[in-house]
Amino acid sequence: MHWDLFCRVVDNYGDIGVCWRLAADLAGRGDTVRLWVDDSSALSWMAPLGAPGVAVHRWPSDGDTTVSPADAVIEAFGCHLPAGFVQQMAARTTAPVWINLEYLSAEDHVERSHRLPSPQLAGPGRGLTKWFYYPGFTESTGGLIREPDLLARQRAFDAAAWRSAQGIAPEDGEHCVSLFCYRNEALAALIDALAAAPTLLLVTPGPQAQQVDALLDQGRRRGALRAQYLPALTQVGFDHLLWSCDLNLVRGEDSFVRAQWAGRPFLWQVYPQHDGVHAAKLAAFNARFLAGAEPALADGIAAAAAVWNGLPSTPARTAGAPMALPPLDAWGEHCVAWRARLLALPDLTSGLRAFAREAR
Ligand code: TRH
Repeated sequence: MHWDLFCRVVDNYGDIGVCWRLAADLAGRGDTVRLWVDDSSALSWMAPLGAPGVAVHRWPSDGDTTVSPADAVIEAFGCHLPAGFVQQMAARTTAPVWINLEYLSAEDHVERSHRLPSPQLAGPGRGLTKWFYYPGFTESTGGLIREPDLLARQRAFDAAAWRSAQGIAPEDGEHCVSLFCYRNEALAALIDALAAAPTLLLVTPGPQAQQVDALLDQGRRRGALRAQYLPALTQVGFDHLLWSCDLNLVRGEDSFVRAQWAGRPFLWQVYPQHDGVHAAKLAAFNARFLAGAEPALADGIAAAAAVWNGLPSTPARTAGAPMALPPLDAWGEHCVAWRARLLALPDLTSGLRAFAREAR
């Protein structure tokens, strides 16, 4: 099958990160993908070698009617397709399947909205149907991107060899912790919690690196914690970082999913939004993720997540409280059990391919 996948980079790296991963996974299964993106610059470090079957194109102008649409068109995150392209979609004898791929959320409304049709009654796409397609964590959603060889690659992965190849040398007894976050007022609380035990904090590039630097001494240390600053890794390298650490601090959407596939303890900083929308996203995820966890562990993870997201966790605790981290071994066991639940779900790419074939 041939796909046109449209991506507009809003900010940060998740829009292009998710779209690239999806494009590469579709192509990895034998399809061809044209990835239309307005700013592909992040691909230079995220995926410098590209992927067979994926062609990256600059976003066509609204007036451009020279492109003949593929069998299936994905409009990622409601990015609004160029008018000329939509006009060409409507002109095709067999209309392409038009899928609006939404942002990931664990909220209940996702299951109600997943696979809903939206007939286009006006504009260049008049007569076409756009389908809403939601990733998610349950059978009644589109699931999560999971490459077919992911588990085999994880099993074959040698963390110690990878770390040493990256110049990452944890000393005896040091926990490795990866840090990928937005600007975060709870960073001092996190570092204080981590500094109680020997910790090597692996800091990814971005504003978080400056924030960490301001919190450490000249030797980039604080208590038993020391920091090492990483270069931007490829998406595959970033997976390897997550698989090599004892705790992963992730953010947004794609790294959040990849931390769940890593099966290691993680804390998620939700993409900050106004009026506390992110609080609802965190609560909805925790409700699913922590269901069935031993109560003290569930409370510990929820409290740490609340502090990390600057939210009041329970009436007793307010935002800005010190952070207490649950025991890593019990936390890790729960994350492995959660991953097993996710592995039982169909993956997003398989579902999209089946849907596109059915809906034609
Ligand atoms: O960069 P993000 O904050 O992206 C965000 C979210 O996607 C959010 O949902 C969206 O609304 C907003 O963008 C516009 O976090 P995310 O989603 O984890 O994307 C980061 C990508 O960068 C992910 O694909 C992993 C990749 N990455 C690397 O490949 N190498 C690296 O070294 C690092 C740090 C990240």
